[in-house]
Amino acid sequence: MTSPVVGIIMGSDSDLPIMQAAEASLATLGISFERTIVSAHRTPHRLVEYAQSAADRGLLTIIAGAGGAAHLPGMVASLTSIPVIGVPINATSLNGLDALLSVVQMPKGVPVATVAIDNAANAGILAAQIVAVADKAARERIRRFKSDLEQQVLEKAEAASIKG
Ligand code: RP5
Repeated sequence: MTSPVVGIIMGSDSDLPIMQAAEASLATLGISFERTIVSAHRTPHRLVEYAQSAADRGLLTIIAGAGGAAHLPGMVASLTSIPVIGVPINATSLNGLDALLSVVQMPKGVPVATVAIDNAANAGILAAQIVAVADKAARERIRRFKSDLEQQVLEKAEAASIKG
C-alpha cells in the first residue's frame, strides 16, 4: 500500500459524514490519505503529537475539519510546516458560521487555507492540487477532473438552453 501523503483529521466522529467527501475527492484523484480523529480541546496532547510528526511521516498536507469553536486547523497549522486546509463544519445552532470564523480568522504568520462550510470535497481537491505540484501524473488526473467538470456543465447547458 502507498504511504499516505494527505492527513485527514477531524474533531469528532460526528464530523465524519461531512469529512468523507474529502476522502472521496482524494480517492477520485488517486491521492493516498490517512484519516483519524484528533480533538483540539479533548485530546490536546494527541494534537501536538500528530502535528509535530506529520511532515516526518511523509504527509505533504493536512485537512482538518471541526465544528463550533473550531481550533483544530489553526492549532495544527501552528505546529507544522506543511500546509493545512481547514473545513468549518456545521455542528451547532450557529449553522457553521462559528466554525468558519474560528478557522478563517487566523493571525498573520499562521495561515489556514479555509474552504466553505461543510465543503470537505473542495478540501480534498485542494489537497490533491498541493500534492500535484511535485507529481506530474497527479497533475494530469486533476486536469482530466476539471475537464470532466467543464464537460458536465456544457451538457447541462445544452439540455437546459432554449431560444424564444
Ligand atoms: C467539535 O465539536 C467537533 O469537531 C464537532 O464538530 C463538534 C461536536 O463534537 P461532538 O460533541 O459531536 O463530539 O470539536
